[in-house]
Amino acid sequence: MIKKLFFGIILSVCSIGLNNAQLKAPAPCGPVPSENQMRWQEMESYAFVHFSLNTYTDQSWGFGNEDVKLFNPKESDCRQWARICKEAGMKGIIITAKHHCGFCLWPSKYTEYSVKNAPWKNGKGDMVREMADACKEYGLKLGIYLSPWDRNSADYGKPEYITYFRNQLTELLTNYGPIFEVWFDGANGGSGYYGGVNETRTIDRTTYYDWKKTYALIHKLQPKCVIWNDGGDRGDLRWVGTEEGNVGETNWSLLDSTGDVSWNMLHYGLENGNKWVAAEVNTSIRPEWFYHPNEDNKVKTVPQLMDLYYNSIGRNGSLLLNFPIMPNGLIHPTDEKNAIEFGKAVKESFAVNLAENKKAIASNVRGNSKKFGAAMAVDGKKNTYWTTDDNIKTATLTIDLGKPTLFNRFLVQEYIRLGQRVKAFTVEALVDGNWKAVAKATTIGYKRVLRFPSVKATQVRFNITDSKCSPVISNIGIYNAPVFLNAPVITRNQSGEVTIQTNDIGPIFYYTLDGSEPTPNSNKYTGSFSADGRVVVKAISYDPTSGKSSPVGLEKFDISKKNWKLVGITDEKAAAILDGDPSSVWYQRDKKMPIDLVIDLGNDYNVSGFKYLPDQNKWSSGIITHYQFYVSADNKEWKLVSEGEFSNIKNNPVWQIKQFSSEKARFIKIAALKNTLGDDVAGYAEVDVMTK
Ligand code: FUL
Repeated sequence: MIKKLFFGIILSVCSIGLNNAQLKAPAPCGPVPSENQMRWQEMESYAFVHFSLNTYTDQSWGFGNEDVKLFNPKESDCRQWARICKEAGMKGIIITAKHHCGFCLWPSKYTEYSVKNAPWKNGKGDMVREMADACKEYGLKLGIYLSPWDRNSADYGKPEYITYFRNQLTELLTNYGPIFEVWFDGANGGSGYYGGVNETRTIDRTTYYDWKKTYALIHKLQPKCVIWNDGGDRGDLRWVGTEEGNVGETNWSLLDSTGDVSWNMLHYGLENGNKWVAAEVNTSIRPEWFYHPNEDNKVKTVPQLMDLYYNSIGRNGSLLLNFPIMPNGLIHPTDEKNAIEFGKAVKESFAVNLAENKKAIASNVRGNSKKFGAAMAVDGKKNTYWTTDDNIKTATLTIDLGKPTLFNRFLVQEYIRLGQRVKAFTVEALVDGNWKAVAKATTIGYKRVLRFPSVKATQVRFNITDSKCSPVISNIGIYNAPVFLNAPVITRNQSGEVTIQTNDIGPIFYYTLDGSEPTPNSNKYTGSFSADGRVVVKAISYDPTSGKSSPVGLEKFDISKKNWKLVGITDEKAAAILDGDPSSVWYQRDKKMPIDLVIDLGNDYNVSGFKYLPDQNKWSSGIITHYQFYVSADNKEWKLVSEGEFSNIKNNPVWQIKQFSSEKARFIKIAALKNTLGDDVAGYAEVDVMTK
């Protein structure tokens, strides 16, 4: 008896010992985020505003010689920007205090190239101050974009410039209250005004800025600020390698603290990286970062913005969405409308978590304890989690929805304070007694949201199929989100045939050619149709089952290309330049730069601009960065009507549009002077003209 009791005590002491070990939180798995990175990650979405002298010159990158007198936003109102961002559900705003042209939106005492010499508010204005005040009023955080590259400064490239840069940073981080993020653009060195010398200056971006000292300054002045840096030493956040608005479906919030960072590392992170460097997805609500009136009909629609949401926040990234400010100092009404509707759509999509507080069972629970039980993943609390015993790499959690329930979204979050762990998972739904696979993915991280066609099921099974360490899941959400139809894409080939299409399955298209808004009573699209010459095509997608329509897709086509000829080119494949298909590209490889492309328009026209679309693959050769554009009546005497750079073409390969005063022309010539790779290749996806 005594013997039995003794062994009983020994046994229970052992199991308490075991339970205690298992009842402790799992040890961190690899690097973990700092408090600053956690605070930042939980913001999820915030805005960029791009406003500078470029706004007045229709440029993407100023050269540094633009007249400060141009800056005069008569109705400027940072409160409008803040209100819109707030209503769109964003948590902060990063303002371009200084873009590459060097013009400062605050009255810096270290340069004359600032608002203090602009007519705006008689030189008494301070846009950064107004932005800071507006953010405060609307409960938003303030961030600062300060371009390291400065095309105005005479000292750029010399050590003196670094002092200037840090002085400016000190002004910005001292005088405007708490700053949540600083943004140091990666575009560095190149041609510029540089105090009047107009030359090209190259710097070594790995050493020139001596980032370590600058980071120390930031940490001293703003200890709670996160650093985004694409140019040099690893900051807290990383660029995702594209400005199109997506990060890899596999997205580790890790990089190595030293060594080169490849594009793949930017886009997908590094599974075994030794530093937490989370992904920030930066993109603009319009194709370009600064305001260009010709993009007023190219504002991203709600379905496009929802795609951004799923491709950024839904993939363990944050969303940094840019608003270009108009010359009058306001955000355009279309951008405002779409952004606010986007905010509402996100709210509506994730309003009701169908999994919350539902019965959940896991294949393994750490120490069999309630504290780490499956219920912790569906309790709606961010600091509780379901986790397993150590060394478990595969596990399953099943949620009983109680009754057949319709849903189309699965959201899952890891408790990243203990590191990012899950490498692969699947989702299944119990439909009429059978398990059906509905989604499959790789990493989770802070947040992962998967979309799939609606399914009606009584149970949902979440299977972790691979993990770096035992999984730690803080939240699971199941939602029935509204589905938005995408605006159709409208293209026209050289013979004037218009095609309307989308990636959505099943919708019908209706279109108009007279500028009126299409409705289900407009022309029904039954296949490509002819609409040559100047015409505005507007189209919608329509789903007859739900009665829902998409936003309007709109294309303004200019003169007919039917009679256009590529002069002196015999390669038939060159037709790709005029075929209206952005995915087909033709390259001239047999000449030395400058490489000319001559087009016979077939008739005389009053040409007032041209458009160039590069290869959409940023690694391709032949992406032209510097050009000259000529017109001619006879293909003999040429007049130069436009020259310059396609500034940000590699990172943002959108249509490059250059306008000039109207010129009579039968022939046009694009001379490619330089490309992104510095070799002798000129590539064209599309070329078009604008006429008066
Ligand atoms: C890029 C810049 O060159 C663009 O002009 C813009 O500011 C964008 C956010 O970053 O690299």
